Amino acid sequence: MSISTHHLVNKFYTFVWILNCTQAFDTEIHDYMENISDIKSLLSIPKDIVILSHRNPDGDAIGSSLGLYWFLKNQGHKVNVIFPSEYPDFVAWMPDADKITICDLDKDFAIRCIDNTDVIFCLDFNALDRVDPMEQAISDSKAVKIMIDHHMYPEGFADHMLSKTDSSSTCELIFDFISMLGQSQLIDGKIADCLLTGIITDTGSFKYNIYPSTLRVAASLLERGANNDFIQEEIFNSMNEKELRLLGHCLYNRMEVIDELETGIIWLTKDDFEKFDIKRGDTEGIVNQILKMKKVKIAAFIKEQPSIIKLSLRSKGDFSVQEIATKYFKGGGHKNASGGYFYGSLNNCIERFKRSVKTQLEAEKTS
Ligand SMILES: [Mn+2]
Repeated sequence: MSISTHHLVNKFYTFVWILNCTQAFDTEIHDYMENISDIKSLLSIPKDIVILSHRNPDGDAIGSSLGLYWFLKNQGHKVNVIFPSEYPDFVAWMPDADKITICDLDKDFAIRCIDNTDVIFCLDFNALDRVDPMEQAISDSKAVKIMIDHHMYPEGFADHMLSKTDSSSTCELIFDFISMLGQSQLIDGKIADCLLTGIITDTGSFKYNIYPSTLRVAASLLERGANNDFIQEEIFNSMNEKELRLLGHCLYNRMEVIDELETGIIWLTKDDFEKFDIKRGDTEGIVNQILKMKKVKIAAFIKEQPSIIKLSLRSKGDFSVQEIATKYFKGGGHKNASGGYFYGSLNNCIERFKRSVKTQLEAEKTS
């Protein structure tokens, strides 16, 4: 094969690979960064870099942010990690977690960082409303924007995208990204700990969302010194007494199981929030408890907040809670894990959820 034909075939292959991702939305899905060499040369001299992740950052948000932060910082870049809101306690052990800027607490500094930076990484989110109130500053910024994410339907605000839905986590994609740069040898134990954390939390400790690539990346991270025992302990055995008692309350007093819909619902009222002194992160993972029942395939955790009702939805198998979240609760997410919100009374929200599940189950039967 001549060099030029070979080149053409390669190009064609890349093209197919990108289009192969089945979605035909306003922005293409990119699971390979075509301009990786541009990014590599951009990062070859020290830059001022901002790493952003989404509101209510989870293990994957903070793991991917700090993993990339250490990778870039070790190469002499000046890096600021910014989250819209605070992260949960179970990730506070992560190296330099205390240096993260929380926009809700220090908006001026956050906006100033965004205004003056050369490069913005957007991790574990793909729509700018997830980083409210920094939306405008990011849109206005002249910085090079690089999005790395595994959620569906990315908006087209970034200059470069690594967007892959068949990936366990953004942490897995950060590993891919560093490998694409040809620098995986620079992943040390500290970076490996950060990245393994997000893989563990986004897969429920290797229970779901697993792809062959996930286990390969996890194995590589262990080889590079990630401390799995320590991370698992920090994440899963770090509950305080209040949280465990709250879980008891949810299971005993606030759970409804609807056998014919194979659905379980747990709700918390505004009063519960006061009585149990519930803080951000205290209700993390409660929704997953519902799925521990064999007969339940669909789970909802519904929280009554001062002016809004929030839903976390989970499912097993083919039932898409993402569809429920999008159609009925102005939300989104993944097929088996989604979230949304509702304006109105708690009762109306619960009824709307039940009706939406019923409708979708009936539609599935007839299709
Ligand atoms: Mn994630």
